[in-house]
Amino acid sequence: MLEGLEAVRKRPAMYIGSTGASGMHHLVYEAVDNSIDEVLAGHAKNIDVILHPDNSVTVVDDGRGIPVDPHPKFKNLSALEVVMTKLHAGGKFDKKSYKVSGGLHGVGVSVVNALSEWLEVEVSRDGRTFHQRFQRGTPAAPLKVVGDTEDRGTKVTFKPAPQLFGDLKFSFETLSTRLRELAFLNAGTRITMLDERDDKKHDFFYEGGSVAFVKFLNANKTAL
Ligand code: 0RA
Repeated sequence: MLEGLEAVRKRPAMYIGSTGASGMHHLVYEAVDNSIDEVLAGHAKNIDVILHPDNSVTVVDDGRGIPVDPHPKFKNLSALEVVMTKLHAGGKFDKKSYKVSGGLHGVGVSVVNALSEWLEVEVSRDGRTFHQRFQRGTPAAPLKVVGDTEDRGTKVTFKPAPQLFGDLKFSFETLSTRLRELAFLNAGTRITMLDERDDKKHDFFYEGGSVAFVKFLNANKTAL
């Protein structure tokens, strides 16, 4: 069930709902959902989302890092390149685990890649940091080792393609509403946000889960 990203570039709305503001924000949710899956698998605790002045976005997690070894089915490609460039290859490879966090579409990070002017991924695992850059979903350079590290995790930075989204800008408010809900739904997960355009910040961390969510909704209201 793997295929190239041509279909996504041709009919973006089929994958992200629209090429308006809602679709563009969906790209961030898609990237964050991948990190949430790593939380649900029990390997990540922190997700950071950073909005940059050029309308690119970074999503970082402290999970295991996307695997970088050769992919069993695509002998010449790293697993990372398969996750990034093949449709429907975003899920975990083992059958025991399954994707639970996927939102409305749940189409995977390759769709984000296909609809981005450029995307850079940095993976830290097994003592090393790896980096690869893509343009409109196509590798612009091979996967490279860029340093040694003790850290683990995945960092994805992408800029939505202006050919599709025009000069739309990310809304800090829209993203914070969704990311706060994800923090409520995934009790014990810390989700931070930084808007580099004006230095606004959020730090969402709720031990109380849905109980804390109801308290949040009820703030400044008279409960029945
Ligand atoms: C496939 C397998 C494994 C981890 C991931 C994907 C993974 C994907 C993303 C996307 C964003 N953050 C992520 N973190 C992990 C497991 C690899 C292993 O067994 O070490």
